[in-house]
Amino acid sequence: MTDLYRLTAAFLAILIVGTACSTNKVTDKEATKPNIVVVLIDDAGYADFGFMGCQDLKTPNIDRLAASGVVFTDAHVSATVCGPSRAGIMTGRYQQRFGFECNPTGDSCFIDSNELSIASALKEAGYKTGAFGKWHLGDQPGYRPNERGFDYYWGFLAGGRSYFPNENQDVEGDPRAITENFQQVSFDGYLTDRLGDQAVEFIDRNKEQPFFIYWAPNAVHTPMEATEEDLALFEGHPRQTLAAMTWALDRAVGKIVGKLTTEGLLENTLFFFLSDNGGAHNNQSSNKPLKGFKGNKFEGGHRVPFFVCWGAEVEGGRTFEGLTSSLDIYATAMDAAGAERSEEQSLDGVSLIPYLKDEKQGSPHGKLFWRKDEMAAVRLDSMKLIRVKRLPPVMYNLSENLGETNDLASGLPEIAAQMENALENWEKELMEPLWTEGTTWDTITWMIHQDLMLNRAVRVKEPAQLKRFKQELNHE
Ligand SMILES: [Ca+2]
Repeated sequence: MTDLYRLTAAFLAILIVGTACSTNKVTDKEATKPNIVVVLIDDAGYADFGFMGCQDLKTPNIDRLAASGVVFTDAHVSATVCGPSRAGIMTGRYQQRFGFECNPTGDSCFIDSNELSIASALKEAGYKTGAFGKWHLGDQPGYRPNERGFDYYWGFLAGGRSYFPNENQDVEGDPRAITENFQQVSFDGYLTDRLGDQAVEFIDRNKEQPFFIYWAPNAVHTPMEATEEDLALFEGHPRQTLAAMTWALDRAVGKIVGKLTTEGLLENTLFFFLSDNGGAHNNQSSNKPLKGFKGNKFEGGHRVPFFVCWGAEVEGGRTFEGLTSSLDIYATAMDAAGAERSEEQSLDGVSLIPYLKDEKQGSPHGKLFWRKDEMAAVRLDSMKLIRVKRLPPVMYNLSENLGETNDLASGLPEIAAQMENALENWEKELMEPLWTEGTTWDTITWMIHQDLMLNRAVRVKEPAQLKRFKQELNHE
């Protein structure tokens, strides 16, 4: 940090402590704890924000925030679909350790009760905790947000819903219905806007103490729905609906940042911004220049837009190239909060603070692992190996071939074997998935991997296409 930053931080600390003394509502120690905000976007493409180089989608508020912080170029989520990716973030641990390996498929899918959520941990550290938007981590009693460490919740428990009020979904007991804590509530207008408003109100109610916000809009997941006003702004745009949905998303983020700014809280707020998995094949997203998309083990599935900012604590306007995981959010938040961790709680993530403050160099991780049912992958430094059951593995050197087209597995068998060993050793620490996604999706996912491994066009991306594919096979 420069001297100027140090002086500014010291001045702010004095200001904050001064305010705390005068209002006498919080202790000095609590007053200096940063607020923590995780903005978790749903299914956004790697290339679909201005700060990632996007030209045709407009995200000025998000870009301004990114510019004030550090953009990570090699950051990965721990799963390529929504539910398990969120389970990893929520626990700071590989979700396969507790069987949350696949997307939830029914009522008995949830995060094991023995796992301590990031919200519970921060609550213990004196934070007020609020979750907004999509949950997708269990909709049964005992596993809902208010029962997993959140003081306040406004959102829906399912994996997706309409962006507008909907008479089929906004029904008591439907996991797609909006609930405030445990009560079903109605809403007006466009859901992304309301999620912004709700976070602003939460900040207003809790501004006198440190708070944790998990803001997880369903934007830009399907269904592709935007307001007439936002669509009109992008008339004739080749990705009109996504552009309008992204514009609304940016507006909501702007509202939250605006509130923090007005209240004088932005400088002392640690912000994480990321997508829960790569852009999907069905939401007009772009993962360029990466290969693959949501649901597969190529970079387009799990390398995500990711930035961190924290006022003057972290010098902004920089990029960070070390290998980083979404599992690091938990440990970083705990570190920033000065929170104690119990010894038996073994996190897979590490604190990014020393890297953000230039106290440590290099990568937070030398290895990262992925597995969902029959598909797995491993990173060892710049090498990446993808292993799919009943197929020979493929291996790429990402420092030379980010697009994963040049398979080195047969040419470098010793390195490939070393990587497979690392993967198998990691798997010894896991349990079997507690549920899978069923044979139709298993078949589709397997076929997508086979096609991408062979550098050919993907034949089948969804159940209707699989049905047609099978019919054509039978006619031959
Ligand atoms: Ca998702």
